[in-house]
Amino acid sequence: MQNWEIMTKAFAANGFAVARGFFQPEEVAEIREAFMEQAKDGPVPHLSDGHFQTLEKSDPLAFYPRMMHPHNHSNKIVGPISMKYMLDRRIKEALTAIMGEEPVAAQSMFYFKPAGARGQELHQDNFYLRVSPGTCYAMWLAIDDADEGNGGMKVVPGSHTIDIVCPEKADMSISFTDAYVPVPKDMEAVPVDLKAGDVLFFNGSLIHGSYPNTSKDRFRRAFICHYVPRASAELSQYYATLTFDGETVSIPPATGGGACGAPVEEVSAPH
Ligand SMILES: O=C(O)CCC(=O)C(=O)O
Repeated sequence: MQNWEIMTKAFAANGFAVARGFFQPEEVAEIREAFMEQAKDGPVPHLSDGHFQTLEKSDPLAFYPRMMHPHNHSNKIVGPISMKYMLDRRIKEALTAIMGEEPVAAQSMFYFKPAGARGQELHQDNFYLRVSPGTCYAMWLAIDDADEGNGGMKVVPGSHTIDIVCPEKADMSISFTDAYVPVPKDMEAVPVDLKAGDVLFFNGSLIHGSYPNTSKDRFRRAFICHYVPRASAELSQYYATLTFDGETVSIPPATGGGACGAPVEEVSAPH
């Protein structure tokens, strides 16, 4: 049983909170085994992120690109499992406490991050999801123990209180995405070590990311979902939302050029 009061206070102060042992080992194994089976022959058309197609074969991410929106693939092994966990009642309960309003699901993803894989430089999720007013929320479920040795998550506590920062160019030798949001003055990026089954919840304006998996042989797999308030006035057109009962909810598409004035197509692709 989680203590939502403590978690909600930590979340409000820092922009993130960790729920230890949120999912049981057998639940984590169910997710891990489904995704490993799905990925056994390499990238899956329309499910694996197509941006990775151009990678050299020697790049560990060429065989193990992240999978995007697996919950939409009801005819594949990962589809029903992703839908089940994305819409899990325990997540709804936690997010409702954190957000103080009804959450709806907008995205699911699975990151394999095998040994040697690059990370994803520091960024803010709401740069992409463009929820307004307010922000989006992430549920990051550790499928393996995740720490600095295998490219675990880093967060910048308190950075959820700042506006969306226009990204700079990332060093693509350490990051598979090209956007980088520098750590604001007087703040620092800190590691969040997680055990398999722990969940990191974080605010869509929190600066966060990860660095390469420098281990010899450890995966750093994660099942990641994004949620938005049901009452949001706007959301990027690239995301479709579902209630926790699986009912489609329509949120008007975000308008204008985005926080940084970039063309919508460039900033809103699922990240
Ligand atoms: O898992 C990672 O390495 C980064 C994930 C992330 O930053 C995100 O889902 O927004």
